[in-house]
Amino acid sequence: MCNMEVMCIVSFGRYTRPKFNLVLLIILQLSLHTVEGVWPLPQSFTSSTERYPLNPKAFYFGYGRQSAAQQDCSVLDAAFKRYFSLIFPDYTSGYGVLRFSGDKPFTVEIRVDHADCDSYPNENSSERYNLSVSAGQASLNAETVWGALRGLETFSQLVYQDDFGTYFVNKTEIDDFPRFQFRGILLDTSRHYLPVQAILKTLDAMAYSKFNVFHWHIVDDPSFPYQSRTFPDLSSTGAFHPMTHIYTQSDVRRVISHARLWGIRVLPEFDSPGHTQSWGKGQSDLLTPCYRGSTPSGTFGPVNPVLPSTYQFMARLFKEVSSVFPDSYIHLGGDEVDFSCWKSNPDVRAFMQKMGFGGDFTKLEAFYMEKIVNITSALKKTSIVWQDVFDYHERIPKDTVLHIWKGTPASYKEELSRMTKAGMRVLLAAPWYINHIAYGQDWRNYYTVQPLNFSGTEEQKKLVIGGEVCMWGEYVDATNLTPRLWPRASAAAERLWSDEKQTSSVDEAFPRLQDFRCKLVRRGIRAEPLHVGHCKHEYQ
Ligand code: CP6
Repeated sequence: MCNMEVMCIVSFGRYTRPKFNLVLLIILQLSLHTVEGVWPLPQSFTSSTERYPLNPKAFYFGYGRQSAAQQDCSVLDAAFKRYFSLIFPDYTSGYGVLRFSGDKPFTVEIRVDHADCDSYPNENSSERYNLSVSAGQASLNAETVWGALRGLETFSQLVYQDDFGTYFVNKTEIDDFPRFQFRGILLDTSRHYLPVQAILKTLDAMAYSKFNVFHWHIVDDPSFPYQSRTFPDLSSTGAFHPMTHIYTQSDVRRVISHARLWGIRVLPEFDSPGHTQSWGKGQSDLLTPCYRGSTPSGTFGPVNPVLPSTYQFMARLFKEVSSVFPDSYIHLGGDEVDFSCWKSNPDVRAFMQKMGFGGDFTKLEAFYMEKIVNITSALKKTSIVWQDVFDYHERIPKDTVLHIWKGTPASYKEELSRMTKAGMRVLLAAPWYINHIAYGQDWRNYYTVQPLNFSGTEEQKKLVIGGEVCMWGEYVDATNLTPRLWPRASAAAERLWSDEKQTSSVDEAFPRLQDFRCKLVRRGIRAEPLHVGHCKHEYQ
């Protein structure tokens, strides 16, 4: 039940909708100051109209006595600093006349079970937390520091200001955990170079929506900005500019360490054998020479799968990549291979003959991908591949994750069924192409996706590890990245974090997402508007 006097209790699918629009309006105005102002919506919560003023001069984060992590825990110490500024924006920026009602101290006490302060988040990291806000104190309990980060984000979204600028937080009780373990955003830094600052800012905004994986589609046909230690020519000849449009080893370390402090994994993708035109400039004999009749045409196709030197190169490259990027996953691509160049090349055709592949070039791609997957398995990494690899070749190692990017809602559901039936883990990207834009409220399409609404057993559904919002970069650089991502990506974030039944109404989500978008704007994120309206604090 929800009304003004009684506590508003919402838990697992037992959410009673108000009957009248007027009541809805009053409740929304009230509730956006409470837990319904938290995006993505927590799994289970209780909140009340009882509220406590916060004075930034008497506001403290602290470690509980029983917490495994204590002072000097890098992740949490850094988070306390960041969240203090996010919670009290005009206190830290130094402008605005503030009235603080009372000087009673308020403490947010954090307690975690594991002191995993110096580790990296991984696929098994618990992000569960429990947050209890009462007079003078909030207690935040979590299994891991990553869960504590999610709880701090939630707490920061619960704080609001009245018309006089006083900060408040309402009495609240929250038990929260993600629906899916993998909630990613893909950025493409090959079609356009994204400055490191733009990536870091995106990581900040990802944490505000509780995204936890940055899929870095770092290289592709147009440019190779990754500066490799082993093969420096790849970027010195393959980047748009060898000095200004590259990611040095120190840039990459900055991205990984910034991501870690927000509890975000960095998943690198080195897509091959297709999408590799830029690789060819710095590594001779890597790409397949295309033929016109019996002579080379001077153009090149996908990676040459018939030469042993190709696999020696890949083994060295992936050895480097697996030491630079700490995550246990590597994305190997494998999508959209154009067979016409392979078909034209007499050496490739001879190899096909020798291997007994006949005229079936999907067998050749499968042969190539199997070799690459074996290289990364030997490096103790889990491979992710685009779905094409499964479409061509069902025999791939069982721990490989398949990334679904093709199709209409009807067809990707079919794929989900087929792939999970084969016992493969899958990651869903197809419904969330955030780079595609349309007039109007297309976020509604992202919001109403039902990732588990396909025919299959409970066991099959457990194989869906999560989803990903892809920002392909053909028409995107640092000028338009942020408004194109936010708040539309946040719609997918709620689908991937929250309970499906509690978030089944897109109309109820609308005012909440508008409110969250204003929070993003207040935090300096140029998130675009969803529709007509205003924010109390407009972008400046
Ligand atoms: N780039 C790469 C892309 C796409 C893929 N791989 C892509 C193409 C069309 C759509 C979505 C994605 N731009 N390297 C496919 C995974 Cl609709």
